[in-house]
Amino acid sequence: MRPFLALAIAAAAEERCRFTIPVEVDSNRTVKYVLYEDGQDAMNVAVEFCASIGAINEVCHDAVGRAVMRRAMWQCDGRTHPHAPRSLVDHSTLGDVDYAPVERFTDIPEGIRHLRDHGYAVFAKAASAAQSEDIRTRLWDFFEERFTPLNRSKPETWDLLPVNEYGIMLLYGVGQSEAMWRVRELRRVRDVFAAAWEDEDLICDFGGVVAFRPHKCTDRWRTPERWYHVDMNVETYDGFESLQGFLALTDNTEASGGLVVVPGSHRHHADVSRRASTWWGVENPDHQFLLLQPNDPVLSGVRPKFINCEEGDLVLWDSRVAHANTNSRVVAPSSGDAPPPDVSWFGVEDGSEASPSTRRERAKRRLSTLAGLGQFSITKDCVPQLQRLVALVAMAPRARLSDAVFEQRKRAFANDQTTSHWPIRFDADAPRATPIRSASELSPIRRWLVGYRNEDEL
Ligand SMILES: O=C(O)CCC(=O)C(=O)O
Repeated sequence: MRPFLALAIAAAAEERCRFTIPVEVDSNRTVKYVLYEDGQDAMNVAVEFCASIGAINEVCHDAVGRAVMRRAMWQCDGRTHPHAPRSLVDHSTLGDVDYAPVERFTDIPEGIRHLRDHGYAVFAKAASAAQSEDIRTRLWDFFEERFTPLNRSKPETWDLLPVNEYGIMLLYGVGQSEAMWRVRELRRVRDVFAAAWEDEDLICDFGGVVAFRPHKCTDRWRTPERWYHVDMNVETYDGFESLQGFLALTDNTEASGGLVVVPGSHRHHADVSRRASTWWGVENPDHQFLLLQPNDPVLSGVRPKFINCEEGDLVLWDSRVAHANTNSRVVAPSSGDAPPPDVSWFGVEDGSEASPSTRRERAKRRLSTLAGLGQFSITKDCVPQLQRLVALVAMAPRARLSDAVFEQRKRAFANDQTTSHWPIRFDADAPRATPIRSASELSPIRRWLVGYRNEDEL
């Protein structure tokens, strides 16, 4: 082939929309990647993939085929291709965010007062530099082992890090990784939660991480912004019932992106929760994740606050507070002009006409798991450093744990399960078919945090 022709074909290939979707293919949580390229038939891709893992059946074809179609719809459709993720980055829809520094409390009671008044607080230095470095290293150990050939020094492999669209990972056994257990053991983390609950007898969540890959290396690693939500449904819980948090493993700044909260919105939770349920047609009162309608009144009037914090800080927020995360406000020089924001999926343009099920369908498209595109290039000067990394952590009084949930928690460590932020509920991923550990391997403090109070319960 003549050289210029080869170049032309390479350039055309570069423009094609390609992506990978991670799939756990067995009960040992082995991850394989479905590879899709624009123009392929999603069902054929699914059939081939299922054959390659020995699952020649309708269930596999249907699940993989639908995941590919969903992802292709938003990743590769004509309107947003080839920079679909960028089109979701629109700060005007996030509101006029206040980026001024946030108070970082060293005094725990003062911080708790702030938490009660404003719905969030930052507690300085819950981990030392050495502790956060240790946790970061162990997280990378976990990522590299789980997602081979992912390599911490080679950002060209970072598409294999299967965080979801918002940068969140709540699967793959991360919640039982050594790194996450080290976060829960930190003395100051436990002290802050104890002060917040006015109860020292605590249990922990088995949550995961939020990781933002450097958007300067490629636009496709930008995460979207406008997903204000609350993590508690007033039909099941009312009042101060749930606390969420993270330990920052990198500084969270305007350049890295981070958490945004609507201060004081926890006081309006009952109304916000009901409005969100109606908007989305949520019928299950036990559904705890509620995305706010785009023009919810709670989003006007108060300036949303970006939570600046330093590596090692512990950030807590009340699950009733409207919050989201946002990517870097700094646009990489190589990005050029972003295409106009795509606001229609949320139902802004036709919000009044869209039915709850249409809204849900659109939102699901955006919520489908993203691993990245795998086949695209990244910039040559890409620095192998995560833009943002935080370890999610939550604790609640042991007294609120039911026997039924405790029974499930007892098996979560052995079964390698990750949960939501709720220690008193068991919102978890599927267990492994065969346990890979035994609860007897847990240290005394970890046993305590699971909920064991007597040795004979093991
Ligand atoms: O990335 C974050 O800081 C927040 C994630 C979030 O919104 C959540 O866990 O509910």
